[in-house]
Amino acid sequence: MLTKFKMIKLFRFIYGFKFCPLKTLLVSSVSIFLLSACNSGGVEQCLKDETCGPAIEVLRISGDLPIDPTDPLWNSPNAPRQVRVELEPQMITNPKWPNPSIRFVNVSAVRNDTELAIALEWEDATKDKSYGVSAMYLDMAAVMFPLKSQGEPPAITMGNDGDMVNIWQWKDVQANGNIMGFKNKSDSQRLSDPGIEDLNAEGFSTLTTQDHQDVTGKGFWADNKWKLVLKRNLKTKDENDVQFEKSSLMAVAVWNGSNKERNGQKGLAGWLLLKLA
Ligand SMILES: [Ca+2]
Ligand SMILES: [Ca+2]
Repeated sequence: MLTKFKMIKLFRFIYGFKFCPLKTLLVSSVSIFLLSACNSGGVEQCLKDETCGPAIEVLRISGDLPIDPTDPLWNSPNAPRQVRVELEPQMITNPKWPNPSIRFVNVSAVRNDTELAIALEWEDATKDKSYGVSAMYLDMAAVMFPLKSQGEPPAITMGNDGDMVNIWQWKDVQANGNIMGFKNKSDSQRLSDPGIEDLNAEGFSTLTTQDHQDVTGKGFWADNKWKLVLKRNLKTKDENDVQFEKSSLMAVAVWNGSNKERNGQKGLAGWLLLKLA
């Protein structure tokens, strides 16, 4: 039997991932349920009743948040709980991608008083870094957040006009000072993988590197598996960044370079609930 979330997910998928696709459709108990979930407040209602997707419980700790995916924090009995999230094919815009090679990603998150770190882990038998900086097909992952915390979420297709998203993207690229788009980094950011970017978008083909790069992180590949940590201050001074004053929606995407995946050719999951305590 379909769960409440699975039903919403199915309808969002069929109707292009719009959060409230059936506002005018009153023909079934499912649509009536969707109306009840959507009418009274988009993101806020979603956060309240958790109809927007699996909840990632953000574990609150008092210590530092390491970006090293091999740090004991991420691999101890006290590690934040991982949620196994299914990645869907990208069938909304061309070129569609009906068969992404990565179908599941484990997501966990931890915070302290000032910072948030998100860990992603997925099976990938190929470490594609050997393709090099100029390569078209790299191992990549990204998390995406709506800038606003009210109303209906932006389209899952990287937002829409006037409805911006903030994207934290990682690429497995070589450390190289000439890599495009990694300007304005602090010393701490230089300890990160060079393929970390803080980006904005308002729909496909609008991906823009921010002037204010606020995200750090590191990927680690071993035993046919990628582990990635992305970290940022809960609040920044950048008006184009999501601000984590409370729980937020989050989407996840993963690309496998060996499977010729790039841009919209990816596995995609969203909107999940990043639940801050
Ligand atoms: Ca790969
Ligand atoms: Ca920023």
